[in-house]
Amino acid sequence: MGTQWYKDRVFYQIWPRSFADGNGDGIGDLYGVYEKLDYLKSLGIGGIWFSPLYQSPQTDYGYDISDYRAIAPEYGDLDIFKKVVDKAHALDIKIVMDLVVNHTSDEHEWFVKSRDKNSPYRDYYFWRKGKRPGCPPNNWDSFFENEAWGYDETTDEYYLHLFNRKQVDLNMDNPAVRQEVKDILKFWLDMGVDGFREDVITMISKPEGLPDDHLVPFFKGIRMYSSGPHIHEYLQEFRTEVLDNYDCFVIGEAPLVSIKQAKEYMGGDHPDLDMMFNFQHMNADCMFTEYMPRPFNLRKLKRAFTKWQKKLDWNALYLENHDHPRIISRYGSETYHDESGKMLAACYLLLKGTPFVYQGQEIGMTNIALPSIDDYKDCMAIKNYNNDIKKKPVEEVLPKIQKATRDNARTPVQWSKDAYGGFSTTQPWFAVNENYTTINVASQEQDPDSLLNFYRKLIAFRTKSPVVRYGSYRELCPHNKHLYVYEREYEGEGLLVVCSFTDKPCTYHLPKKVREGNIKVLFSNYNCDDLEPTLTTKPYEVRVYQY
Ligand code: TEU
Ligand code: CA
Repeated sequence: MGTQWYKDRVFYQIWPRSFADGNGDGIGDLYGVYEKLDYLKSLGIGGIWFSPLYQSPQTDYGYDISDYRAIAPEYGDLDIFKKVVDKAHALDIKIVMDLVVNHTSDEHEWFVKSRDKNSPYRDYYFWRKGKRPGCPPNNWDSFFENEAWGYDETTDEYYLHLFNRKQVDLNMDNPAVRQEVKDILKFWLDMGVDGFREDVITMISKPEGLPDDHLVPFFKGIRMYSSGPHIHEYLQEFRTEVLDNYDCFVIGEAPLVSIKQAKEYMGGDHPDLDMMFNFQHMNADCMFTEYMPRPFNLRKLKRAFTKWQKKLDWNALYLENHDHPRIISRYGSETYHDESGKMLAACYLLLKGTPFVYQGQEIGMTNIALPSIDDYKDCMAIKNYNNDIKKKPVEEVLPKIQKATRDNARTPVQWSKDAYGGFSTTQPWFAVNENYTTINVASQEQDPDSLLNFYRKLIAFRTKSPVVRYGSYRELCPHNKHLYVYEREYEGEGLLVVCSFTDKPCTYHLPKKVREGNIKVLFSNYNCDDLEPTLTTKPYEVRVYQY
């Protein structure tokens, strides 16, 4: 117990389908990953989180698993996976797998067998009679469909699916299901992986009787199964019986979890989870999800950052992943692409915690707007479109989807200005953003001032900096609507991070102790190293002072 190496590393998330195509069929794969490991090493990366690589019908791009012990054939096989793990380890890069056990694909053999009422697999899932003919067992909503129940004619029963109808919820109350989970964990740990990112793990314990939710008009059900009755018990069981026997760590995806709950998951000397992905800072321009947009509100972002920084000793840090639109297009500015990209990088990479960088974030990939709903792949976008189009004209519906869809983060990585962004030698499975000719890895490699090299320098700095690793956190001028300013201090050393979230000039007076200290500019996105006591910011300027 007590493994802490995850605190000294910056992680990189790979969403395999769009990372790099190594065998020329237009789909990203492990051969491509193998070739890019040296690149990740050069970026200073110390760990990779793989979004699901497992065999899957890909209805939700791997978050619908049909075999937990097989690699999807389009991504490779266990041999190449093993080679990737070995080479990564030789480069001192840890490997984290996605553990998706809230649900399986409906094509998983457990579910196929469970369709038979007499099968021992029946109780692996939530099969229930309808309330009355034609009416599902309860009124819960699904994230990706309208209702959370699928109907099976043969047995005249319904099965629970909180996500897509092809993502069937597992009954974690069944000890046999928990044993399966433990066996899966063991299988991959024995293969050499170093940890797990646990998909919607806070939702795996459903309340007994699956009662109706009469409190809220939408997202009905969540409050009942989010941190449900046995959640801590089950996570402790996984920890004690399996994880404790390995030098590994677990990070839970935790939508809608409060600080108080987070402490219950991560507190004590035998925590359920080592870190969590919380969502609050992803809501500075929306309510709950990107499909309920609001104007960007920096104070909301700052409140979220500061609350989580102050109330927890440690946690995961991120601005992008495969579920959210690109951050420059949201909190930054496509006009001030490089400037805002660098500002956003510094703004979170110098916080306390373990940072995750999502593929393409390091070169500032941006959102894409495709001409028709038929061009999109994200099942959540398609559901929202189909609902909205019944009530509103396409001119209103499509732009909302274009802005909110998870597909924004899922376009192929732009490696060079060659055809298809250098992602593949053939037409990729999904649209490449047209801006690949200007935003790509190869050209940023050549430019010492590029966003990519800014990430490199920041990552190198934070990996060896005791202030970033151990320092205190304090926010300054919390009410300022355009500037996010914080300091980190440790053993007489300090960092002051000043970030502007606007293209308008703002003035900021450096605090006295900074002005009077032995001060220097460590990072600047305008190559400014002046030490004027009063700063008038340029668009999306960031300055990091050491004092
Ligand atoms: O995401 C869970 C989750 O909270 C999302 O459904 C979220 O509501 C949505 O993406 C809007 O931001 C995890 C995975 O990260 C996601 O890719 C999967 O689709 C989902 O679980 C189901 O496995
Ligand atoms: Ca391929």
